[in-house]
Amino acid sequence: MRRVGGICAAVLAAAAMVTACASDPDDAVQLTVPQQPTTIVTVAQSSETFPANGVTELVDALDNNFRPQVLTITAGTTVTFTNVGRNVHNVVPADDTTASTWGVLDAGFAPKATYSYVFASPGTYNYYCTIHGTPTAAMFGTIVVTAP
Ligand SMILES: [Cu+2]
Repeated sequence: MRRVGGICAAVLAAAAMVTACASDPDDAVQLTVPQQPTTIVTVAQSSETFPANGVTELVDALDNNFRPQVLTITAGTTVTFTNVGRNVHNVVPADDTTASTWGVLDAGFAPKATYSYVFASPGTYNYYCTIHGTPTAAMFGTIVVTAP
């Protein structure tokens, strides 16, 4: 508010000076209104991280789909995947087939195994089971993480 008031005052002062100049045609002084600094508004980026919030949501891996297929959570929520099927599955990010960022491969996700991960950054996380699905079909799912 103070900044806006300052701008208005500066504009009014400049206008008054222009008026004064106009009344004196011999006065050739050029007015230069200083450029106001651009206000930079910082918004939450998708890479912003949030601490664990103690909330846990569950995703079941069945034979052969994930339930729920789409899960929406707030950043900081833990998601626990449980293999409730009778077959080995995996949870692999659609853009990271080695599960180097998050996820669990076959060896760690036999029947009854669980895998938990804290989704700390807002974004859309598409994943699938490489044995029984593709990133867009069959055994696949999405975690939508919103800012808290
Ligand atoms: Cu599977």
